[in-house]
Amino acid sequence: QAFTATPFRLLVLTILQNEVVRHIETTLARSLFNCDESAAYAGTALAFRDRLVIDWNKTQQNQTFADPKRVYYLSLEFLMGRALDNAMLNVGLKDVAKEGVQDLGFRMEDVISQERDAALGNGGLGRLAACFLDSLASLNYPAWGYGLRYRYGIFKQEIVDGYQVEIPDYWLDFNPWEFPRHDITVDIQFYGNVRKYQDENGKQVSVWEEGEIVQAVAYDCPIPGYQTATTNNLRLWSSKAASGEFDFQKFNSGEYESSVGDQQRAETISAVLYPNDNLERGKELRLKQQYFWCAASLYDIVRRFKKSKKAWREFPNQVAIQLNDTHPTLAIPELQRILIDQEGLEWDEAWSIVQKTFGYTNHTVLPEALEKWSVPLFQHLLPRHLQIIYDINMHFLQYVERNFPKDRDMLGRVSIIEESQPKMVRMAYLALIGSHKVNGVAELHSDLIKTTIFKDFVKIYGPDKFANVTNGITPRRWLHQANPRLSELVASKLGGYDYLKDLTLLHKLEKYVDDKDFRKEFQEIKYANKLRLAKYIKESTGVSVNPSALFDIQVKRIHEYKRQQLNIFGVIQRYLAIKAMSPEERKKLAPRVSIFGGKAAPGYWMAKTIISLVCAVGEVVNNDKDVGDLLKVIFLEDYNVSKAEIIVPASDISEHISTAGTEASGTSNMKFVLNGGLIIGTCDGANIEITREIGDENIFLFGNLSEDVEDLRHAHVYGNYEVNGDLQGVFNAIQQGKFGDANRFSALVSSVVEHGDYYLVSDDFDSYIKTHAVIDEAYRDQETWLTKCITSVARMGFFSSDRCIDEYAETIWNVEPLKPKETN
Ligand code: DL6
Repeated sequence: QAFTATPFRLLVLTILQNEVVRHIETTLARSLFNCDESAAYAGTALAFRDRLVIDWNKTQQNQTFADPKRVYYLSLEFLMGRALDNAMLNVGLKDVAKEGVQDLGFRMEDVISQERDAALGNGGLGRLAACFLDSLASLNYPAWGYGLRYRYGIFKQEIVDGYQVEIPDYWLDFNPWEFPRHDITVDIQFYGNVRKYQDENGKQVSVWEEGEIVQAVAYDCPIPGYQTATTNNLRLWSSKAASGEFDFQKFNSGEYESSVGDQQRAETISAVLYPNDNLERGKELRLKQQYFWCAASLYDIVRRFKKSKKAWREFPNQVAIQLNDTHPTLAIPELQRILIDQEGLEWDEAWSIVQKTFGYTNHTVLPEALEKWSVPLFQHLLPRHLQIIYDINMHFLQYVERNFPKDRDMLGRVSIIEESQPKMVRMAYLALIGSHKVNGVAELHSDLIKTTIFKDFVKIYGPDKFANVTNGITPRRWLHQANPRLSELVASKLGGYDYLKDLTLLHKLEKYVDDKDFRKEFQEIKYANKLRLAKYIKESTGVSVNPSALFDIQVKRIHEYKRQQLNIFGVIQRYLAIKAMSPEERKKLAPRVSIFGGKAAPGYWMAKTIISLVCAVGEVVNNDKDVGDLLKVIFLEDYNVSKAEIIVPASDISEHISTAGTEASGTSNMKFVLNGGLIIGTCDGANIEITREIGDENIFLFGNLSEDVEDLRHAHVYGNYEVNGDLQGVFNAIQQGKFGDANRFSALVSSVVEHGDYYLVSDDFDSYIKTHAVIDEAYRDQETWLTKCITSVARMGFFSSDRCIDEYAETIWNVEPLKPKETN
């Protein structure tokens, strides 16, 4: 309160402004006269960074003194988006800063939008990691994130003539949010061979020798918590040649290119993020990335632990390491290697420490996403780790054999080594065997892993090894930052912003569901958000859309299992239906804007074909005067976190329509509902729990259930199967060339009619179309629609990532918050 008092506020404003100006003039060496938006951004970012750094240092000092059990979140992806807005919110001076930059002649929105997204991730998995970091800090958990500092994040997507083109995203030109720690380096070994001998006490010793060394250099990023001084650390590793020098002799003798070869080879490791979502390709460089990052992170964690001089058995009481999917699984054999080869522990003691330390989160049951690495590649790149994995497997299989003597086939089924040609290391099994808990990310998914991919392991270890932690999102970014007016409206009714720390408080909004003023404002905010998106659509695509139309949005990675093809087939059906409608019928139809966005993996041809079809349909529909505002089809280029912050608050309906049993959770479903949009979805992932929380009258569910998927697939392959009338009409239109050369899209049609329709598009099409008709009808009744939206927002309290992190802390990590020093 004192803060809103003018003199104090003025003082802070002046101080902050001076800091911004000082940074512009001295750090950037720019004069205020030629200060543009990018300099204003840099100055503001640096001023806020200064403040973060103070809390960051204090937090780290506090954690070092108290030496509590810490969480280490190992993720190959952190999809952080922009940092400035978040820093301003968490430091708590956003309003003052806004005024400050206004005085300098800028609008805060423009300043914020100068920042490049930190796009070190593909989609849901990486964004979840970012939400978790925000919650860990906000809840005062002593936690570090460990990842890779890719020079190139996820590519920038351009659409050229209706096709996706990938442009490298070099994002490090100016990144004030990272601090290089040139003094924190780790030498990482690859290749070489293993020498075994007996030491003087007759103990078998293994030495991993020769090979190649690459250096890992730490880059640290402060992660501020909301309304707390706790500022955690995200440590990203960058690779460089161990010698740090190039070969001068080669250079002198004219071999310019090969003189820098070592350096370039080393730097390649952290050069680029693999752009595959839910798809593994088995490339050597990817395995190198994984080991490089796991080894550097573990070295760091072990070094920190050793400072405390505690006995090794204390390690799991001090350290909880969470594996974000199987990408960091190498950390398991690496810790075992450190303990037995370097620290001299016996196998069993070491293995017990390892198992107690790790937890593994599974994020997918899709077969193409389950990581397997060829044994010969492993042997070549990480010979000692392969031996350790074989030993882990031997101990495990002996245990299985003892306990299941009658089930001989089980050994082959659960072995870490798949007896294929070549043999493969099954990373999910290694992650599971080396962890004390395995969790799925939504209830259905956590059940499915127990009945499908890990069925045998439930028998072996019992059900208690498995848990569910339903995903969540941070309300700070996904409500307050993305939708400031809605956040303010909520705060005005709940008596402040406490709900951003305890999202369950949202339930109190339900009592305003009939409040006329509240309803009016809620509706106005949605409209303003739609206007903002309409403006962005116009700027980026040239297409004008009617902000009063129903905005129907599907933004996420493009993947057959997510079924953007079902959506675009539905749009075509709508188009054909409109064309056939009488003027009276047209009058009754609510105008629609179908909005798509998302990247396809560069090598995923079907996904790219889906994008092309969306663009081609847009081309035809948007230029069809006969259709006018009744339907528009938009593909938004280069979907990323900062664009999501504009898109999500503007939806009336969003689409979460994966084939049942394929989407582990989904998190954008949560973001859309929290922002006052309704969803159409299948009974999949977190849609099920969203339905339970908000009520089935507030969601549009359709389609087959996961328990029927197998039989339906079987029927496609072995039965007589016919595509029904409406879908056939859509295919006819495509094949007649209504959207350009039919050959371009024939694979999408034939995957349904000829190749078994693995994603069950034809089975769900009817109910999808019918459900959209129900949506049309529901949208005509704006009052009831609004009631659904408000009620849903009020019931979304469960989906905060704070709730998730508390669950992980209690049931998996066994860690406690550590209050910042001042408030101890
Ligand atoms: O758990 C985060 C996110 C889920 O919301 C998505 O449903 C799921 O598809 C995604 N999984 C992956 C798996 N990738 N790998 N490896 O990205 O995780």
